[in-house]
Amino acid sequence: MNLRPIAAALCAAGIAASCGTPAPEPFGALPTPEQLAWQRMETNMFVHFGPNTFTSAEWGDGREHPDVFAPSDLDCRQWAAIARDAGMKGIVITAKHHDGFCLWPNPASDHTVARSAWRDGKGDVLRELSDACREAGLGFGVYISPWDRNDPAYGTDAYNDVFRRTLESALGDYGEVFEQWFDGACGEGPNGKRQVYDWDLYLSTVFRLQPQAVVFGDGGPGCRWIGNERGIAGRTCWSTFDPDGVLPGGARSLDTLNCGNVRGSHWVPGEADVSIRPGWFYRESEDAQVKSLAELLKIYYASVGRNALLLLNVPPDKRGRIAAVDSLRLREFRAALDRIFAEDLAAGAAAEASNVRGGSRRFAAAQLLDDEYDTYWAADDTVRRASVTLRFDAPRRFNRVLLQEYIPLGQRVARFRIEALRPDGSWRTIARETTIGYKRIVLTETVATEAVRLTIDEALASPVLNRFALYMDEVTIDPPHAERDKQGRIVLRTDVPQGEIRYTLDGSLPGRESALYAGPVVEPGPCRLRAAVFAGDKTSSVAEWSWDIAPAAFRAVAPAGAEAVVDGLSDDGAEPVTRGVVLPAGEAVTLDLGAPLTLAGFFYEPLAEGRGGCVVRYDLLASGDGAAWKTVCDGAAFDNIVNNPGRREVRFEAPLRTRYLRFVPRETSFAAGCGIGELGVLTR
Ligand code: FUL
Repeated sequence: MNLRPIAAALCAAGIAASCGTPAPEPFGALPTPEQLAWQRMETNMFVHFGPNTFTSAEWGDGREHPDVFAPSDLDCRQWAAIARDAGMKGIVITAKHHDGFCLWPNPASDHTVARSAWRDGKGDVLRELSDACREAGLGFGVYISPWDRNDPAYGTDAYNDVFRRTLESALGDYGEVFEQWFDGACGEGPNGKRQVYDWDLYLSTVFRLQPQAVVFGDGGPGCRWIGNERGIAGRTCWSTFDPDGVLPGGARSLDTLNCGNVRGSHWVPGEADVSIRPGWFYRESEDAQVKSLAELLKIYYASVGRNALLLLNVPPDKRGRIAAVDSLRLREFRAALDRIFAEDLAAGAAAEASNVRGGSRRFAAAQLLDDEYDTYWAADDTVRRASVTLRFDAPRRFNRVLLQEYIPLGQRVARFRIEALRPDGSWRTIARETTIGYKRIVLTETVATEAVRLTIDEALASPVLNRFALYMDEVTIDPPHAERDKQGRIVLRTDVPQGEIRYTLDGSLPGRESALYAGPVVEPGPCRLRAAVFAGDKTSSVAEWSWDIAPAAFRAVAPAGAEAVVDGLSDDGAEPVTRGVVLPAGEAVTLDLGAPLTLAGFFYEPLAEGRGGCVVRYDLLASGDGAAWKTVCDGAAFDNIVNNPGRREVRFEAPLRTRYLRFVPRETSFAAGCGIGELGVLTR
C-alpha cells in the first residue's frame, strides 16, 4: 500500500508527528489565545452614548442632571443588528465617560441611570446591550473612564476603591466581556485634581472577573492605543511593544504607539479607534459629516490593512438608535469590502518559494493560497531572506496585495517588496514595505501580470506566512477635496483623475445634470457646496462643505506674520508652515474684521495633526475700536483637542457685535507655544 498520500494529507492537516520536519519554534513575544481571537475580529463597533448625546458636549463636566439622559426609544438590538450586518464582531460601549454618569445602576456611584427619570430609574443600558450582543453573536466590551468629573472622591485615595467597585459591578453582572477599555484622557489642567490611579488594583479586578478580557490602555496590557483618533496605524506596525512605564494618560510617544517596537518585550497589538463622525458623540449638526465610503475604506486599509484592529465609533442619537445616515454608510462600507475581497485573484496560481522548510509539503508555498488559518508556508530556521512567486496561466489584474504572517509563532518580517513580471521577463517593483503582522493589505497601482513575487528582504527569524492573496478594488472613487481661499475662490480637485466633478450650491444633491466643475468657483458669502465625482456608471460619495463669510477683509493686526491664520486655508502639513502660524508661548492673535460684524461664534483650527501644539484653554476678547476690550470667553476649553486635533466651533450665548477679536491661548499642549491653522468667525 502506498502511504505517501496519507502522510501528505496528515502533513497538510498539520499533524507534525507524522512528518519529518518539525514546525518552527515560536519567536519573540507571542499573542495569548485571547489576543489572537481578538485580532481576528478585525472590525468592532465603538458606541459613545451618555449625557453628552443630549447636551452636544464632547466632554461633559459631570454636573449634568441625570434626567438629561433620556433616550426616547432606546434599541440596543438595532445597534447590534447594524454592527453584525456591517461584519463587525463586537461592540464596546462607553459605560462611564469622563462625566462620571454610569449607563447602568452602579451601586458604587450616585450618578447613574438609577437616579434618572428615564424609565423611572429602572433602565440599564448595559443589560440591554449585553443581551443584544449575545443574541447577535457579538462580543460585548466595556469602556470605563478612570477620569471622573463627577465623583466627589476623585483626586483622593478613596477613589481607587470606588473605581474598583465600579469595575466589579460593570464586569461582574453582564456576562462575558471580550474587551475592557481604559481611556487615558484627563483634562483637569494644571490646577485640576490629581488622581494617582492604582493600576495594579484595577487590572487585578478585571482579570479576577473577566480573565479572558483583552485590556485596552495606552500601553496595553492587552492591546494598545494606536496613537491617534483618526484610525491610522503606522506603515510600520509591530504588535510587539515595550510597555514599561507606559500608563494610560501618562508620558508616551505617539510614534511608538503608532508603530510598536521591533523586538518589543510584550505582545500588545494596536487598536485604531476613530469616529464615523467628527465628534465621538452624536450631534444632529454633524449628520452631513458622516465619513464617506472612500474615507472609511481608507481607514480600513490603514488599520486592518496595517496590522491593527479597527474600532469604529457609531454613536446613537437622542432616541437611542443609530441614525439612518450612519447605518446606510455602514451598509455601503460592508458591501464595498465584500465586493473588493470577494475574489482572490491569486487562486489557482502555481506557488513556488525560494526555500521551503525541510522541503516538506506541509510548509510549501501552496499553503499561502488557501484560507485555512493554521496552515502556512515556512522557511528553514536559518533563512532570513526568501521569496515566493505566484505564476498564472494568463495575466491577472489587481491593485491590492494581502499578506498574513502566522502570528501564533510571532511577528517576524521587517522588510519586504512586491514585484510584477514584465512581458520581457524582467521584474518591476510595485511596493516596498516593512512589517506584515496579522494582516497587511498593500495598495499598489493597478497591475496586469503573469507573475507576482514577494521578496522578504529582512526578517527577525525565519519567515512564516499563512496568506498571500491578490484583489482588485474597483469600488473606491474618491470624492473631491475642496478649499476656499481668502477671496472666496473655491477650488475642487481629486488626488487622481477619476472622472468629472459636478457640484451644487443650493443644498441639493449633485447629479449628472449638476454644474460641471471646470475651474474655480467664486462664492465669498456664506455657502454650502456639495460635490461628487462621476466616472462612467460609478459615482463617488457626496462630499459637502459649509463656509461662513470669506475672510477677504480680515487682517491679523498682531503678531507680525500671523496673516496666514486668516488666509481661509487649512494647514496642509507642508514644511515650513505657510498656511498658519506657530505662535510662541505668551503671545495672542488680534484680528481686525475690517468692519463691525454681528457674530454667532468663532472657530479655531490647529495646524495639521496638531503640530506645533494645540490650544487647550483660551480667552477670547472683543473690541469695537481695538482699544477697549471686553472678555467674551474666559479660560474656556477645547475638549479632547489634543487626541483629536481638528476644527472647533464655539457659539456665543448671545450675538456679539464687534470689529476686533483677540484670541489668547492660556494653556497649550506644548510648553513652547501652539499652532494656529486658521481663526475665523461664524455669522450664522
Ligand atoms: C478619548 C476621550 O477623551 C474621548 O472623549 C473619546 O472617548 C475617545 C475614544 O477617547 O481619550
